[in-house]
Amino acid sequence: MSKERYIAAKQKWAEKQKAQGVTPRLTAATDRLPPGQKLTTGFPVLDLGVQPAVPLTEWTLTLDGLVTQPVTLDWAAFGALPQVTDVSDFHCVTTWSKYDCRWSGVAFTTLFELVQPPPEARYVYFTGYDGYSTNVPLEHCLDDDVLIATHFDGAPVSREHGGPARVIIPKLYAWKGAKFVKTVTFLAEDRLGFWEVRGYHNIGDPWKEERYA
Ligand SMILES: Nc1nc2c(c(=O)[nH]1)N[C@H]1C(S)=C(S)[C@@H](COP(=O)(O)O)O[C@H]1N2
Ligand SMILES: [Mo]
Repeated sequence: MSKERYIAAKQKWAEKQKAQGVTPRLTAATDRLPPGQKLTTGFPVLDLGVQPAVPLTEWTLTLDGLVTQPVTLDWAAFGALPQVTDVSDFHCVTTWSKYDCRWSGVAFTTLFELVQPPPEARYVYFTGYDGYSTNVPLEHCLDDDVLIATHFDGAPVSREHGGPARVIIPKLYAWKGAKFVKTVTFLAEDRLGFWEVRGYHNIGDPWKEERYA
C-alpha cells in the first residue's frame, strides 16, 4: 500500500525534475489561497523562542523506529543522496500563506526507501534540535512534494527558518514541518507532537481548515 504510494510519488518527482525551472505555478490566486488565509509577501518566523545553532560538523539526521534499517546520516551522507527542488505554497495556521517557496533537499520518499519501513508503519514522528516535535500520518509524508530541505531559493536555509535542514509538507499547515529536524521516527501507533498535545489538529489540512482538534 505505502509502497505503491511511494513509487507513484517518485515517478511524479522524476517528471517534475524534468520540467524544473520551466513552469512556475500559474494557478489563479483564488484557487490557491485556502479558506481563512491571508497572503504575505514576507516570510514570518515562528519558533519556540529557540533557534538552535547546529554546526554542520555536528549535524545528523536519524531515521529510526519501525524500520528495517535504522540510519544516522551526517551532513555529507545527506548531501550525497539524490537532491530535488520543488516550488510550493506555505500555509501557517496563524492565517498567513506564502506562495512559491522554492525548496531543495532530499525527497521524503528517498529517505523512506533508505530505511524500508514495513507495512505496519503508518505514522511519522519528527523532532527538531530545539525540542519541537510533530506527528504526520505516513501517507501524507509520501506525497510527491514532501522533502527535507537544506536550501531555500538556492541558498542554505537560514537558522531562523530552520536550518541546517527542515521538513516541508506543502499540503498540510506549516507546523507539521519540523525546522531544525533531527529525527524521523516511523511508528505503528500515532504519537502526538508538541502542538498536537496542545489541541492542534492531528492532520492539519489547510483546505479543510483543520486548525484545532
Ligand atoms: N523545530 C521547530 N519546527 C517548527 C516550529 C518550531 O517552533 N520549531 N514551528 C512550526 C510552525 S508553527 C510554523 S508556522 C513553521 C514556521 O516556519 P518559518 O519560521 O520558517 O516561517 O515552522 C514549524 N516548524
Ligand atoms: Mo505555525
